[in-house]
Amino acid sequence: MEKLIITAAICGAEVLKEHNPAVPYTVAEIVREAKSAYDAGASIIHLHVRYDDGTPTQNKARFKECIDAIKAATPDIIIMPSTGGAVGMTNDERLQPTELDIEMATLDCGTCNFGGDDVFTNTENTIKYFGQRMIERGIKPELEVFDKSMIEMALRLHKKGFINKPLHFDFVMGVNGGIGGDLRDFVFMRGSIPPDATYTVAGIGRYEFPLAMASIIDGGHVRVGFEDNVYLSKGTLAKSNGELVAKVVRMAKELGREIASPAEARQILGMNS
Ligand code: KMH
Ligand code: ZN
Repeated sequence: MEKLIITAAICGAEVLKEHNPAVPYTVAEIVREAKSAYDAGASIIHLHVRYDDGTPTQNKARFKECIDAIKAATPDIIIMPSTGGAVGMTNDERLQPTELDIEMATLDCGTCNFGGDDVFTNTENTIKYFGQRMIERGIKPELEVFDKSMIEMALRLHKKGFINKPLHFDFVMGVNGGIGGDLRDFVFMRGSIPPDATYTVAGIGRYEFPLAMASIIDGGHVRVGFEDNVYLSKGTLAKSNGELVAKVVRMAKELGREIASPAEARQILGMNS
């Protein structure tokens, strides 16, 4: 089986220090969390950034500051900025990190309710616009799918030339407004992508580790991090993103799955050509 790529979603746009005091806001805190995840075995950092007061931003200069600082601490890691940003941001606001020299970025493949009353809007034209930008800039998209319909959207836009192969999906499962995070949901999603596509799984909240286990067994990849879950186990807050990554590494070792380095992750995802 292929080595396991672990992505650390270290920051997110919604989670706050009130949920876990280790959630990073400042550049120094973001670097600390990226380094803890890398040291534990993560090869990709999914990056959102904040202003020092915790406000989420897609500001290009703030992204550059964070990316440069992460690269100084962990030179070979893959940094995958968000183009989802936070609910309510405009398309061009969200796309700012794609103006930087980046290898990967998220590409959200549909509209859904996003907890409570929020709607995370990604119309077909938005997805085409983002996909086209990533093709022009040579950025590999990670296709964020919050429901099965979004897989179909991604495949349709691939056929129309807005998303290039090799396709790499992220099943984000358990968002209030998206697909659930039970095993049958995972089997449904996993069975809905083409055989030559790769995937990772981001289980939200209590779904994080059960879905990580399912993906490790199935040959998929895993995303963990404060963006998705702040607990190491029921009632125990994780002290760092590194603790969450280390738990996945332990699970993988028990199941005989080796961990991919950043160079190996680039190869698995077809980013070397
Ligand atoms: N913050 C969410 C509304 C992404 O990074 O591309 C969107 C999100 C997805 O986190
Ligand atoms: Zn994100």
